[in-house]
Amino acid sequence: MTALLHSLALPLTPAETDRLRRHAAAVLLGNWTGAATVPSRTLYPHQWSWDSAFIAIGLRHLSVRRAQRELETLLGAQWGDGRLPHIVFNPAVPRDAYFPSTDFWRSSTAGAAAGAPARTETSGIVQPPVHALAAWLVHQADPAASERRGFLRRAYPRLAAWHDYLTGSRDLGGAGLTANVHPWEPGMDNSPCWDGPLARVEPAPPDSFRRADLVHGDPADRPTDLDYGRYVKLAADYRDRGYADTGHAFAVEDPAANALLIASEYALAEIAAAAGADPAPHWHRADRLTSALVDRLWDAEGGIFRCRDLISGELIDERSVSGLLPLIVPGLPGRVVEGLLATLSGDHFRLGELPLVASYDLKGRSFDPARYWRGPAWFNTAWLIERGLRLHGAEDRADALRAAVLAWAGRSGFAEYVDPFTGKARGTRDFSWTAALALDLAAETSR
Ligand code: 9WN
Repeated sequence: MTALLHSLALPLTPAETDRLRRHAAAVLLGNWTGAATVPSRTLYPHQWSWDSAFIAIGLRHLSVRRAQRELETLLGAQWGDGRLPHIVFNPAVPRDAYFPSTDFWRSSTAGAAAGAPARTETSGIVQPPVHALAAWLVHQADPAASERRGFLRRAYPRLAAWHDYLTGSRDLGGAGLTANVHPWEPGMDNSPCWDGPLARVEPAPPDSFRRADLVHGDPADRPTDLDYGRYVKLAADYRDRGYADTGHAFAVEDPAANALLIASEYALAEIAAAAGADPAPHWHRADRLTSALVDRLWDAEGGIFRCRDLISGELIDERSVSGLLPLIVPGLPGRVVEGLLATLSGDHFRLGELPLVASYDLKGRSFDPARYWRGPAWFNTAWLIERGLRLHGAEDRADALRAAVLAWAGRSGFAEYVDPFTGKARGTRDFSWTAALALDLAAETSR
């Protein structure tokens, strides 16, 4: 009981909130490279796609101009087919600082037919589309300044092309949802949801690549070598097909990626209207995606959205935090919202009893409190759930989760993730989206 009480967070005092804000700002300034923010100076020394969207949401409280720049740098690396790459490489960083690097992805040559930029090196896969939501929130932080710089007018066509790619070439299931073709794409790389679909993939031989993540990360927190071999094989095959979206050996529909697409599609409608374009197609697409999400992925009995394996055609029998994130979707049927709220507070996730929200079923067969995305709690998923709780009127639970994010972000030294039972810091520290999202919730608290 004492341990449990210790793990619950009391709201910060105004002085503590101020201190947290200053620390969070220092982390973001320290991770700024001049054009974008690295997730971590050590473990992730380039620009990552969904990280930048979360980072921009926090940066807007420090500098709207810098938040715009963060997103514009990423949008500047967009491919001709509309995809936003999951990594934009910084040429000033040594090649061996991160694996897989530019010599592996070879985007400017291998991706030429798909329209990869000629002068910027990127990866060839994607991450969840948080960008239009981020752009809209950045705009709202100072609409007059945004208007003066033409921020939305420049961002709109690129964001629209991005969503067209996700709902066009990436509608691999044919039912309207976007599919992910690599475990790095849904952003929850090491989730037990991918164990089944990955088991079919013949791993690349261990001596054919050299991991850089173990230099800075604890092996107990990181994926196994066998899983890494499979990640490498899938990415190399995609590259060798010129990044064409056919013949994928791994293809899944992920509830969080689709929920973020829907939230961003609604934001895109607002952006379209502000930029003088027609918002209606975006409202319609958001509505269609919402119906497809519920029809294809909702498990009424489990009270959670499941991932779908498009190769077997089956729903994946695992409960992941990904299945709770559709709470951010505004148009969900009431019975679905009730089911999600019950699951969040039930035995599998224990919202309100534990520090944040575990990334995976606390009772699941593959649960591990240390290894990333197999149990630890993350700050971006907590931020999204906080937003979803508020959207659906669960204000008390949202307030408590907001207080918990602020408390644990500071206590953990802005950790990448924390132990779901104790809140102990895991992964890297001074992690940018932890700082950014704490800053965002701190700003909301003082408003
Ligand atoms: C691979 C940067 C990224 C996050 C992902 C997180 C982790 C990379 C890795 O770090 O993935 O993209 O090397 O493990 O899983 O969500 O965007 O912070």
